[in-house]
Amino acid sequence: PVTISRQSYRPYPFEVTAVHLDFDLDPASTLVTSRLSLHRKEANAPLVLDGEELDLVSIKVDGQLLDASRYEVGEHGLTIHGLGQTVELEIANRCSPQANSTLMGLYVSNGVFFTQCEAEGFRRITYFPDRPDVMSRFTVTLRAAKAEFPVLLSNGNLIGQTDLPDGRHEAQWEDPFMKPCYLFALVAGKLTWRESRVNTQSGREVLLQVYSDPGNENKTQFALESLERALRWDETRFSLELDLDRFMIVAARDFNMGAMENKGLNVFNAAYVLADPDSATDANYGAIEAVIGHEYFHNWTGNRVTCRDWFQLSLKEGLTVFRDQEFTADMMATGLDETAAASARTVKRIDDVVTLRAAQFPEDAGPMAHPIRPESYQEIGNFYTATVYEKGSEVIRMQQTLLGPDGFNEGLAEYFRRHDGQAVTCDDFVAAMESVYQKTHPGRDLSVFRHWYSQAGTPRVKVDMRYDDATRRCTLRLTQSCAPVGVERLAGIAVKPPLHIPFSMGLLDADGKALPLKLAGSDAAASDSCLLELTTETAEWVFEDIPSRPVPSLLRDFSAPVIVEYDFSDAELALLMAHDTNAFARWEAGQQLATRQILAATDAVRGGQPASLSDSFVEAWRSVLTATDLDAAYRARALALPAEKTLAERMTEVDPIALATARDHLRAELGRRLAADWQAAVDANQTPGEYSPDPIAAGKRAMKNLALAFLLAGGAPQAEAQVSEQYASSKNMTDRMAALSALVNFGPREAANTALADFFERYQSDPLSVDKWFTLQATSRHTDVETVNGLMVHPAFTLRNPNRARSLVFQFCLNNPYGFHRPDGSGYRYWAEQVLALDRLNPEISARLARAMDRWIRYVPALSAQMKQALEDVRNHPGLSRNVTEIVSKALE
Ligand code: B3K
Ligand code: ZN
Repeated sequence: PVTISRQSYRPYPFEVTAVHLDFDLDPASTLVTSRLSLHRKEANAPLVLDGEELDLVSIKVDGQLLDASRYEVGEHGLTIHGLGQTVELEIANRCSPQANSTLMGLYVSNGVFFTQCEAEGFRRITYFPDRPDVMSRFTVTLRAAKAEFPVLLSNGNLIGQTDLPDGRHEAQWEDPFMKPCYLFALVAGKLTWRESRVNTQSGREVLLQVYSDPGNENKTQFALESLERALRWDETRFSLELDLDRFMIVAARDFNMGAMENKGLNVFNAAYVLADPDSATDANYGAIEAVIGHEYFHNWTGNRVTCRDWFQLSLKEGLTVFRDQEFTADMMATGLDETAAASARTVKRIDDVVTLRAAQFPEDAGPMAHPIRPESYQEIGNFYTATVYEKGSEVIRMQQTLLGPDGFNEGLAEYFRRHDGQAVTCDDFVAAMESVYQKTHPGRDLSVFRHWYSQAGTPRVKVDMRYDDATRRCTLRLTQSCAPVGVERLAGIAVKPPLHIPFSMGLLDADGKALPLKLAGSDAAASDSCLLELTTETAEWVFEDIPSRPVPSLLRDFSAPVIVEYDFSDAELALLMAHDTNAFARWEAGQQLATRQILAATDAVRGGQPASLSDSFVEAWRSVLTATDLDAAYRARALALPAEKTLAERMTEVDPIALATARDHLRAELGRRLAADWQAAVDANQTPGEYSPDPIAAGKRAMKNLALAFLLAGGAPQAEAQVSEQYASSKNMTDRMAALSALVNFGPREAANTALADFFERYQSDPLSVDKWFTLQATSRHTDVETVNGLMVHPAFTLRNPNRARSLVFQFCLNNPYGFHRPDGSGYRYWAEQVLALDRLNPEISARLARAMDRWIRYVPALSAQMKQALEDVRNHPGLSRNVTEIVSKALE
């Protein structure tokens, strides 16, 4: 496999000023005619165009058929020699949408044509310089049978539509903005839509549309409203206005990822568009709004300013994730008083940090570890990662923290002033931010900060605190370190330069009261919270007038994506959990307490000892459960147990079944010992009346359903009846799913099976609900490989639909510790079979499943040996895709 490195970037020797694409759409064989206006920038260079799985029909240069001696066609593209300074090139080729199971390029889903071009899918449609720094003006003609494909969509504005004699029709689209080919899209088929017209900030009327399969018209209202909210928010928060007259979203059943930000024509996985109360959960509603926001925000951060090359992916993704996280936080806080709004924002921050720790931290410690701006790749499709996205967002957030919200907005405005219409690098972004930072922080710069872009691994910050009674001074020393990981380790990198780490903290007295912080040598007014900027390996800060030895509250609001090391006592954590004025740090203290309990219980389970939990821990949980000053959404987070994936990273040797057993035991014990309080929480958090996905109501449901699960797990006598009753009578999917999930995971088998059968009966015609049905079974502790194989032959199962494959195969391999990690290795052999089966259909999806083995080396020897064997079996399989080859060979390196 070829490794591509960031340093090898060369500008493209031609300009493609204009592109006209003409499609004769036919599922079996589509004819694509592409006319390119080329302008040479470099003497003598041949024209090298990317192309994959295409049948070349003809090439014309300035209207003349090109002689075969002037070009070569290969497996990866087309090379043309001897072209002049300015030429019109016309290429005709065919591709086969119906046969395309990769879902990259042009494909058919449920009878509708869709495209997916990012990162390198356009080359599967026609020959073209398939790289983001080649930007052109696109016009598109679509032609198809009118009865089968009545709706014909592409980027930009519709400039003409005509009926043709043979029952066919055609449409012409024109995108007024220059764009790279990865932002091209077309959609053609039988679709229904919902639309609205709104005025932008500057008073232009724009048309917003959400398209879906006929029959789903009642499930697109929330998506359309979310789009309107996103448009409004980008105007208010960042003064960014929609630049098109028309903005379209189309839901596709078969889609590799969440969604795609094609200019003016976003294509979405239907799971992030369709919702009604009966079929979508609160989490689904939240994800729909977040993804709609995300793709909409790409119109500026990604499309107007795009990436020079794919190493810069985080330029648009990290920034756009940051923007969607802020959008959600602002939407959650809308209409609430100050305290409730602050809590809503903390809840969003907690949710994002939970995701980061469960998905990105393990990635950053494993074989695929890479900087947010990778140095090399074999297959770019493998680098749409939690690191590029979620850690990338944290790196943007730190810049906002360092510049302040106003400074950050100014920096973003400067970025657009400098780079609108260009394809640029991460460094260009930091330079724009730095130009503002230097104005407000004379004599300083972001040179140390830039290392966040070139280093992999999660840094550790060790905290030492000294207190001196005599001088009433408290000294905090921070020391950072970041061990070489992934490619760094293989390249023999031993020392890594320090990072610029914004570290927010506070101090509490023994009663849990916030102490005013006065830094020695600073004339800033004392405040409860302080932002320390660590830019060297180690540094100290001295706080004055501290009356007694305080308890530190560290990394408030998770001000940097790091791991903090400080030796808290259990009593100190309990104090922070009860009193910290920073709600994030307060949550964090509880999670740390629970982590200690679960890890101790895991050791006990492994040693054949009974696992016990301390009374003080149970009391700490009770105090949050019964706290009247905390809202339901926050309490639901504070009382949830830390994720298995996060806990596993804390173990020297991962024993997944012992860990899951300990975690389940802890839940059952908390359920049993706090039964009366859980029941009170169930009663106090009912949401009668019409369903609404708003954060207050969703918070109550989250709290109530968490309490029900604890009650059932704890064996409360009334719980099963309550849960079954909720399953049967609830009018929304959140409550119905929560009840079903509790039954499946903690209830008697028979009740669970009856409810599962009922659920399928009810929802079999709704694919997104059927996905939920598969997921519940895939993750049940009673499910083993045999059960999964049984589900795979269910008529509703297919490996070809990514959502369905994810709902069963991925869920089993990634989220079923008991079934997947059976000591007989059956789970790992199943994984290998499915990776290979998927690889033949869809390498991008298969490579995602392949990553289930990333951390194999950290498991107990009996398991890791079998995991290694499964990895080797896959690696040795002939004909493996580049995608899967990269993942499994890195895992084995
Ligand atoms: N930019 C797309 C990524 C699609 C890549 C697929 N290989 C989704 C997003 O981040 O908005
Ligand atoms: Zn994105």
